[in-house]
Amino acid sequence: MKEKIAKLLIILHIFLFAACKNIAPPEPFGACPTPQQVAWQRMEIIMFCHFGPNTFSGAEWGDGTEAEDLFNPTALDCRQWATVARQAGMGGIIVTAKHHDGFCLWPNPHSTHTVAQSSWHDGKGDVLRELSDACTEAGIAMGVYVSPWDRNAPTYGSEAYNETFRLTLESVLSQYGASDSKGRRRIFEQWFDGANGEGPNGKRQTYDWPLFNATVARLQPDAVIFSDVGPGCRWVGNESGEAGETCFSTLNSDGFTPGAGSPGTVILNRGDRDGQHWIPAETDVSIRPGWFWHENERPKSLDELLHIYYTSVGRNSLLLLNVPPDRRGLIATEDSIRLLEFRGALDSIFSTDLAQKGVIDASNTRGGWRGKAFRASNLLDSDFDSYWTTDDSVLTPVLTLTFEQPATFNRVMLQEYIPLGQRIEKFCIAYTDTDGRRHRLTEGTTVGYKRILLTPTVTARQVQIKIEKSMACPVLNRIGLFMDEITNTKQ
Ligand code: FUL
Repeated sequence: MKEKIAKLLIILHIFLFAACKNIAPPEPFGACPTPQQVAWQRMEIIMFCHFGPNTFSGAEWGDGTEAEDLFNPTALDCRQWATVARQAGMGGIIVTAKHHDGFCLWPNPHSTHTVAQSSWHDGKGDVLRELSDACTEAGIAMGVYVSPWDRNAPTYGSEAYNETFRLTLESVLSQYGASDSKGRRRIFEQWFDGANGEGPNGKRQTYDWPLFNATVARLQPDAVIFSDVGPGCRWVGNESGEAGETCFSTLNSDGFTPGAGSPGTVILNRGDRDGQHWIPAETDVSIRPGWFWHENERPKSLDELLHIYYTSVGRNSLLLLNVPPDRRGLIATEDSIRLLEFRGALDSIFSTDLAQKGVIDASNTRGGWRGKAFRASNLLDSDFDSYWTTDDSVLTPVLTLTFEQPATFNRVMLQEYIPLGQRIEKFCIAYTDTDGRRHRLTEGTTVGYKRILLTPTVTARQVQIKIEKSMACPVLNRIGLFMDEITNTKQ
C-alpha cells in the first residue's frame, strides 16, 4: 500500500512539474529588428519638414548658387511645428538640415553656405537648435535629413568631400536632437537621400557610405539610418504613399548602395522574403504636391490622407508625411487643420475594436492547455508584448472569433509580434453572416508590424482567419475589427 502511495506521489510530482514548467516561447525567426527599430516602427506616423532656400525661391531643387539672404523666415516658430506634430499623433519630426542646394539650417563650420552667412537674426539664427528645444518640450523625437548630394560644396566630386560630409554629419549629430532624461541630445532617424547629381564643378561624388554610416552609429547609436537600402530602414520605392501589398521588412541589401546602386523600386516596395537584414519600409510622401512649400499648392484631402494611411501604415510600413513650413517659418493653418482632421478620423475609426466584443478561439495554441502565456485572447488586448502563437510544427492554424451580437465592420487589422521576426506570407479571412451562411471575405500575403485590410461592410456572427502559409510558427499580437464610416476608400 505504502509503495503504491509513493508511486502515485511521484507521478503526481512529475505531472505538477510538467504543468508548472513554462512553455518556451518560439525562437526568433530570420532577421529580426533591433529594439530601436521596433520603437521606430511603433511611432507609425512621423513628420517630414522640407524647409530651406527653396521655400523662398519656389524651387524644388536649388542649384547651390542662391544668396544666403534668400533664407529669411519672418516668424519662424519650431514650437508650432512640434505642437502640430504632437497633436496629430506623430512621434517625431525629420527636418531637411541640408538639402541638395547645400544650404545648412545651422551654423555649420564646414560650410560657407549656412544661416550664419545670412542676415536672418543677424547670422545668429539656428533652426536646428530651435527645433531641438521644441521637440524636447513637446516630448517628440527629432531626426535629420542631411543630403549627401551638395550643389554648393566646392570639393564635391573629390575624395575630400567625403571628409567634409563626415565633419558636417558630426556637427549635426553631436549638438542637436531632443534631449533625453539625462540631457543628452538624441537623433532618432538619420535620413540619407539617394539623389546623386553633379556638384558646382560638374562632378559626381563616389560616396563613402561605410564612413557616413559609421559616423552616425558612433555619435547617435540609437538612430535608425534611412537610405534606399538602410541599414536601419529603406525607401519604399515611390513618393506616392504606397507600400507593396506584399511588404517584407527584410531585405537582401549586401552589395547594394543608395541611389543608382539600389536593388530597384519593385524590390524596395516589396522587400525580400528571405532577406538577410531587417530593413523595414518607410513611406515618404508630401501632404502637398511638392516637398517644399509653394504659394499655389494646397494640402491633400482628408480622404487622400486616409487612403495613404491604409497603403502605408496598413501595409507594414512607417508613414513619413511631409508638411512643409511656409515663408514665415510656420506650418500653414490649412495644413495643420487637415492634420488634425486626419488624426481625429483615425482616432474615431480605430477607437472601437469590435473584435474585443467577441470570443476568440485558436485551432492550436503553443503548449496546449499549459501554454497560457500564448493564449488566443492575447490577440484582443492592446499589450504589445502579449501574443498568441502555436507549436513550432503548426504553420497553418485557424483563429475563430465568435460574436453573441453580430459585428458590423469593414476593416480587419492584423499585427505580427515583430521582435520575433516576420513569418506570415499568406492568409485568408472568411465570415459567417446572421443567416449562418459562410462567405470568403478577403485574403492577403504579408502581415508584419501592421496590416489593415479594407473590406466591404459586412455583419458577422463569426470571423475566421486562416494562416495559409508561414515560414515558422505564426506569432500575432493583435487582431482588430473596425468600422470606417469616414473614408470613401472602398477596398
Ligand atoms: C528626394 C529628393 O530629391 C527630394 O527633393 C526630396 O527631398 C525627397 C524626400 O527625396 O530624393
